[in-house]
Amino acid sequence: MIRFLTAGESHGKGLVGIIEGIPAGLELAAEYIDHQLYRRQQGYGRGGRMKIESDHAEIISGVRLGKTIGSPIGLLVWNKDWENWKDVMPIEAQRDKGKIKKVTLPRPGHADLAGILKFGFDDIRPVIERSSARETAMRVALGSVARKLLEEFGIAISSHVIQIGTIKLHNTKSKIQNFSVSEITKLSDDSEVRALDPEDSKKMMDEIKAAQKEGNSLGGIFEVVVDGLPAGLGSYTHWDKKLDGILAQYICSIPAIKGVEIGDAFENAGKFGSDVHDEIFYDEKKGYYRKTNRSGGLEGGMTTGERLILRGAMKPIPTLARPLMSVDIETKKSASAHKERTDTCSVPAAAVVAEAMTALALIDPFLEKFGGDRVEEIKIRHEKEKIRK
Ligand code: EPS
Repeated sequence: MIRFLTAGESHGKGLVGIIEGIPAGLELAAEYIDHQLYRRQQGYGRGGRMKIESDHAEIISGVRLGKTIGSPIGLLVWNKDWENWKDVMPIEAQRDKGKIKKVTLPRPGHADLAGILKFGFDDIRPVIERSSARETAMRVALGSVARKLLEEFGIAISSHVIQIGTIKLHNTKSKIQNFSVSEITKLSDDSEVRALDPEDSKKMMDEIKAAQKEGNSLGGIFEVVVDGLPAGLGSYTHWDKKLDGILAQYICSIPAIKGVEIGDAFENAGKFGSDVHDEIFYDEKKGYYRKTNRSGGLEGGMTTGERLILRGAMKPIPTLARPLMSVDIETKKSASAHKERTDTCSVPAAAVVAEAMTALALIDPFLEKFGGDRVEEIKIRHEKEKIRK
């Protein structure tokens, strides 16, 4: 029902995005999108690029008089850095072809080597440009549109960082459980590493500082939480409708994310069933409810109506100031990998990207259940569903 596409290179003119299938009548302003873009640019350990850019989304179609009109929504985010890269990333064929220096030393862990082998390039630059996490700025912009629609129906998304390098959030799960999504947003937006605890934030920042000093990089784990989801989004009826699988794909498609966990998946794997499954209760007012949420809000590939909890494991960024060994693709001789301006750690930014990807993953099953051409008619269906307990 929803389709979206991004285009754009890291140091090209800009990023382009289209999202199609958003119903008419949704209030949408560039400022709303820009706030999410701002959140993605934050985080201790980012590199010099974030000082150059102050990402802004230009809405170029699909919105009239502040509301969506049902047509595809087109967005543009210009790269300010393009000015400095015009000679390296020209669109037009150049007369002096020998002028541009080729990149020939693939970075272990990045898309470089497999990318040139795939497309047959003798220069790694095109691979670096499109595989860069810069593209996630447009995902956040498009995800903001999905997020705005979900918010109309009381669905709220947030994220926080639970590990950077060796430093783990010391807050217990039961404590986090008691924070509302807006409290999580407030606390994590206030922290330079999106950690809920100021002491942990400091330790994480120290760890990043130490890595930076050594020309190294760090990964970590973030958690995305979603409240307000009705039960029954997604489906058990077919493999590609299972929401666990859809979410895992969306989160794993974020650069450097190598693992996804739903609820306490890895911890649960080592326990008895009786200690894992969330018992079912009923209350006249609340309807069905659970006292625990070890499933992460998903059973049988469908939302249970409890909080959705998912985590993403991010590997350390592969571009290193002190590079690992590699092989020159021209000479086939051993040499240090290519160095490029980079971040030391971007787990906090990845968490914001994961919020956007979660919104984009949820919007389809949401519209499948309550769908319609305009927001008002979806509201009628959504309201009816709330009564059915
Ligand atoms: C990024 C922009 C990039 C990097 C980073 C993420 O900008 P530049 O390459 O000009 O410094 O800072 O990308 C990577 C670390 C990567 O490995 O791709 C951004 O906008 O998020």
